[in-house]
Amino acid sequence: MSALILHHYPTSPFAQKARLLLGFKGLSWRSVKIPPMMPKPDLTALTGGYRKTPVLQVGADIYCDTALIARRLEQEKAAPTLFPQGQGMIVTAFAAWADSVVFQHAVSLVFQPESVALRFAQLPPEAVKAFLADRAGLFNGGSASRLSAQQARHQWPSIMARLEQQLQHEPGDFLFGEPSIADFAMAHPLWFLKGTPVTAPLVDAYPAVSAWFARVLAFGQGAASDMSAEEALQVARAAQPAVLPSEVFAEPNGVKPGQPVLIAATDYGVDPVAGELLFAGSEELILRREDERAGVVHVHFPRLGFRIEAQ
Ligand SMILES: N[C@@H](CCC(=O)N[C@@H](CS)C(=O)NCC(=O)O)C(=O)O
Repeated sequence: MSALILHHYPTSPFAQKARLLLGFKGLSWRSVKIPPMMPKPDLTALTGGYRKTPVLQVGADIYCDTALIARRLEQEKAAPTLFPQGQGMIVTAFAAWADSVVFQHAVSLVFQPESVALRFAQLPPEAVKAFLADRAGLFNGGSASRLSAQQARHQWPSIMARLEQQLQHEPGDFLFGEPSIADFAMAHPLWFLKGTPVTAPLVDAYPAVSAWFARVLAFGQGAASDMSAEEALQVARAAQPAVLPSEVFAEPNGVKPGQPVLIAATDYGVDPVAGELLFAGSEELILRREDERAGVVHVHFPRLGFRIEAQ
């Protein structure tokens, strides 16, 4: 069986979500550290251009976006489940909201000047400037726009009051009773805020949220061991991509199996990936591409939040 290889960096909230998912499932994994900003030549050799963090690699199969990574981990180990029976709709809808709306609030609050000054205090000013310029560029061409810090501060009390109330009245220890993908999607933006003294009180002021947050973090991060980016590329080169899912190919806009396409995220980080569309299912798209360094790889994307452009 191929190892689970997570390409990530320590301070990334979405990477923290993936690490907690690995912890929840009690999985062992290999850890490849990637740069927090472009260029990321070793990562994009695998993905074909997708630049967001994190990415999961299993042999010659590359999984983009934590919404799909969660499903791949569920396939790897079904129990404990991230999608409790009968709750799939509610927990995935909630997770999509937390990953977009709540995360955008957290980004805006963490990047307000007082917080940036503390968070990046150790870095030389040019490095901070380069990082902020990279993040501004991340939004070029996407449907997402940056929320102003003023609007984020204004709206934050509603988000947290709802969360506090849900956790006070929920008889179980987690958002919807037993743990689910909803808890991990909500936890990573809060983890981001907890990372700086300026923004930590935005979480600490809510006791039921704080107690729940500690329970989510207590799942840990599974057993990780380091791997170099070069070794991960070797793994991809040496492996055969997995057999395609048995679900029938369904592409409502008429793209045919094997057709050359571009696939890109629609919100931000919209760098397109070129290849042949091999599979289009209800949740997942699979692209075949050949790379000088990675060999033949299958790059997997969620259907939601991504677009296909026929070439
Ligand atoms: N929808 C994506 C969002 C991932 C995301 O926004 N990651 C941030 C880091 S937390 C990112 O890619 N930032 C730019 C970068 O790392 O280059 C997912 O669920 O994986």
